[in-house]
Amino acid sequence: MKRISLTQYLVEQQREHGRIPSQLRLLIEVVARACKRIAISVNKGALGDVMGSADTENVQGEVQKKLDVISNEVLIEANEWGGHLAAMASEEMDTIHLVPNRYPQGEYLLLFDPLDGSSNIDVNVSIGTIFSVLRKVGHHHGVSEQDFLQPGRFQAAAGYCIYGPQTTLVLTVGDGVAMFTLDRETGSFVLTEENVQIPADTKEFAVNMSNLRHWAPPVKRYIEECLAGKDGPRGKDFNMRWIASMVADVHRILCRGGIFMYPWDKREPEKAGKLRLMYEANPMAFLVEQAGGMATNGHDRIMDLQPGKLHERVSVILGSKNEVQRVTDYHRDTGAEAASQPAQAA
Ligand code: P6P
Repeated sequence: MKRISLTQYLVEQQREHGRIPSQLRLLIEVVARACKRIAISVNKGALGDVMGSADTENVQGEVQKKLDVISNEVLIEANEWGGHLAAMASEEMDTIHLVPNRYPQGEYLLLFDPLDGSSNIDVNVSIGTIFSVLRKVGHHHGVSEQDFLQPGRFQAAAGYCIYGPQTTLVLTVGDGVAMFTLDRETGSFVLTEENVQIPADTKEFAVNMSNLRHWAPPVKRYIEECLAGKDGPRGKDFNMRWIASMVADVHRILCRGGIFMYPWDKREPEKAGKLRLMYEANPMAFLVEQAGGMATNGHDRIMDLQPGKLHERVSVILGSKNEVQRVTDYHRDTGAEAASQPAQAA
């Protein structure tokens, strides 16, 4: 594989495959440049005034870290002027952010979690920026939140940048998954993997085990079978990883397989899950499917879900196809059992 820059990769994809219109190429390059800026702040750590809490809350009611706010501002400022965007949406902002009238408007909508896994910032564990690109549909003037509420299968592009031992940008435009490692000497993202493939089977699961007692039966069944090991129904031993940083857990799965679950649980039964559909689950689902994996909410393909709200949450089960299919089948079997139960006496 030729070690080419992100720019050359995008130009070749545009020239040979016609998959990346120039506005989308500009958008991806601007996001990549913003991620380089974020990496500089993240890597400063305690040497810069970037650690700890910002003493503010986001729309989710979560206390923001200073780097959450910094990363959000970097992405907003980098993308406002280019003319490629109509508007942006972020985990850190209540409402959508329109491109100021002084700049030209484009056809794309950019959504992002500017710094996912921020609970890991202060303890030097990998974190990342997740982004999703949609097209503004229709020829109406102006943009509203409604324009963003499209199922994930309509994404034009998706990716993340992981700030770990390496700073790596992982990208799909619907033609497979490519990985670009930041060369700090030249300041360029360099192609280091393409046509990424997730093995269909795995022996590694990623879930926060402390929530076991709160899970629905199908999830409990799946994990208990994994824990039973080679003497149990799965006939093989499993390993567990949980970094509590979705970008890092998904990156591992793209690199060597595995299943990641943040399922619905009964702690807050009115919530579909913890993770957000529009700027966490959908972009990760696009990447995972493009790498031959699978992503469901236990019942349906994540990328087929019709969003009702910008910040809505979803149950996430993604990774090695055969494992995700098994968990999804367990949900269906439970549903079938439930359906066959006589209606509870009134
Ligand atoms: P828990 C990080 O805050 C995050 O949104 C994901 O990156 C991660 O997978 C999950 O939450 C971790 O949640 O409940 O295990 O701390």
